[in-house]
Amino acid sequence: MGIKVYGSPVSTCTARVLAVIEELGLEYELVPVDLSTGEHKRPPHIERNPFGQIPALEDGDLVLFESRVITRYLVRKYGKGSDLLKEDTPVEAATVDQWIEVETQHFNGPVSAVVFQHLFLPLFFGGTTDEKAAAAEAEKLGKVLDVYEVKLSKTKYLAGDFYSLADLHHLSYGHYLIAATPHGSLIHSRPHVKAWWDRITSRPASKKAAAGLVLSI
Ligand code: GS8
Repeated sequence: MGIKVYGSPVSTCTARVLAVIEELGLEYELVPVDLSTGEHKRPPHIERNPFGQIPALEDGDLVLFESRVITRYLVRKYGKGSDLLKEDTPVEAATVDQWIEVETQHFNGPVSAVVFQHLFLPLFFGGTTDEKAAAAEAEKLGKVLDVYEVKLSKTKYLAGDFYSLADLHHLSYGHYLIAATPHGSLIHSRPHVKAWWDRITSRPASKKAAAGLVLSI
């Protein structure tokens, strides 16, 4: 019984999990969960994730939800000694944890709001982009990326001079920010953030994972 990912390749949180799977070179099966019919809110998916969201992972007897927990599990189980968490060195591991937390607490909120306004709202909910709300979130995101710009002027990646989950966790929302909103310049106008973005997206695993992120309006 191999790794099964329940989700959708166009979902940012599913793509986060697929990015680490590609990075580790693991075999897996993507089992589609159709959000448009509410499949995620009904059994059997609701038993995999009681919050009725995607993705969920099945690996043997283990069933896990929360994309950033799934990525850490996969690295711990299948990526021993890899730089993705740097668990062998407590100081570097703490730095990876810190920037993983920064993505979750500071980057994810505004970037997901901008992508929601420009992509998911019109595409899935038939709504119209609230330009004012989107611009306010874009401004917040810019302030977060100002902090990244300073950090990335000192190291090649967020946690140091090695690629880690802290970087990888940004791929899917960053992709849609550039491909599906008018706010891609938030990344491209900051030279160190841009160089970091080019570095992390040019990895073969990142390209493979991004291939599923095909939504546009
Ligand atoms: C968020 C999951 C989520 O928002 C995680 O796994 O990281 N913190 C969780 N999933 C969205 C799809 S976005 O990729 C989802 O399932 N939305 C449908 C819903 O909430 O009803």
